Amino acid sequence: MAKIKQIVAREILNSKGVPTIETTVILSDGKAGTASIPSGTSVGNYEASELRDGDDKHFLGNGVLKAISNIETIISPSILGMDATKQHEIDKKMIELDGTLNKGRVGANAILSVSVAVAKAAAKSALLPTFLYLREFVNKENTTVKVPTPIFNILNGGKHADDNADFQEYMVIPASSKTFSESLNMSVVLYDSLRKVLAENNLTTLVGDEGGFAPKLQTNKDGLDLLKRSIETTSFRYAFDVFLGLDVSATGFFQEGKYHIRDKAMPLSSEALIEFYEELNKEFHLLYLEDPLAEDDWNGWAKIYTAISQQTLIVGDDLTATNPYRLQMALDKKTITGIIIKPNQIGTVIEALAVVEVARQAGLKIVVSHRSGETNDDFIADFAVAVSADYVKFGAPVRGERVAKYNRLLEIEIDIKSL
Ligand code: 2PG
Ligand code: MG
Repeated sequence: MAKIKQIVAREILNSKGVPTIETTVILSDGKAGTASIPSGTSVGNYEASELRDGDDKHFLGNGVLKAISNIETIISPSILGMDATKQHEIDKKMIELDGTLNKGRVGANAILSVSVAVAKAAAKSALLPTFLYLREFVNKENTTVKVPTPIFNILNGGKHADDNADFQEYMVIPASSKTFSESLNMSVVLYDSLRKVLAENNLTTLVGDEGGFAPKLQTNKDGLDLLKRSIETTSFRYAFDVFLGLDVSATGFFQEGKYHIRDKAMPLSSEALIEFYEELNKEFHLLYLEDPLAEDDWNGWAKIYTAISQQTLIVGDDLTATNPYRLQMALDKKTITGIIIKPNQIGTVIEALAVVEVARQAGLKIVVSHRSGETNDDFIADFAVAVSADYVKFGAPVRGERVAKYNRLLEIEIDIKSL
């Protein structure tokens, strides 16, 4: 049995130049695990809370030195000596030490960095890859070890770019019959094709936070047209080999009860926005629609579920925030057929696994997702395989912090062949 011997935390930068925590947990057998924590840009109201210093002289107030000090003075003294394989006990202890509902006292960033680093260290100690080690904590009934279908965000808008579109993410989704390496190849071909289509139309090929292009669009529908055209210039068949999806992130353009999008002169009610999605669906056959309505517009969500969930996956992100209470509300109100899982929305590995389990029992599709402010940590790739996620959403197939996860999936794809 390997015990937690030492915890070392330090401040590093994420892909947006914002500080985050990198934590190393060292065990009594000499094995160690290191984790660094991502941050969202379009952060939902119901997420666990990151602790930031607020000292303007240090990284514009975004420093995480207090959170690091909490690891050293609050978390470390309580979990040193614990058996690293007891992930439930360790995570529970940290939840208790924090004592708040949103982990805002010790900091969800501090807690999650320790939680993930413990899991990685324990995996090393057990001589297992992290995805296999984590499966010990997963209900394996009706699940197989496979690499999930990737969803590639190749056109960025909303808060991930510069007021270029209202919708946040325009995504291409290979058919789930493709292997992961085939899908990754497809994403590179489509990314290249989109670059050419943009250049032909005198649109910029500069990119947004998640590596997708960020052209200035007249309408949100233009984004879908561009993606459709780029698919049509390849050998891949639209809505057969590859599908389109959107993360609308609608809370971002919801003001005073109305949705403000550049496609329409007047702000829209929920019903009118849903009609707009139905129009888009006729033309583009969207496979996937994430956060089509604002995080508190429960009536709107119930209506879109009735209107289009037979054809299109309706996915909660800000709505559910990887939170068991929000997930239960979403199920009770019949609002979603899929759920985004982001460990940093809830703050511990065990709680994220528990949300996956409830969602799966309810028949939801599981989508494990990165954040717009990422690090090179590839833990979520292992996590996604461990929970047999249906999809992963790790951004465009470019930029170090995005391809770190895709490259890890390539490695896992080979590993699982010999299981
Ligand atoms: C989302 C995420 C990741 P952010 O809304 O799904 O793409 O964005 O990390 O900015 O919340
Ligand atoms: Mg989202």
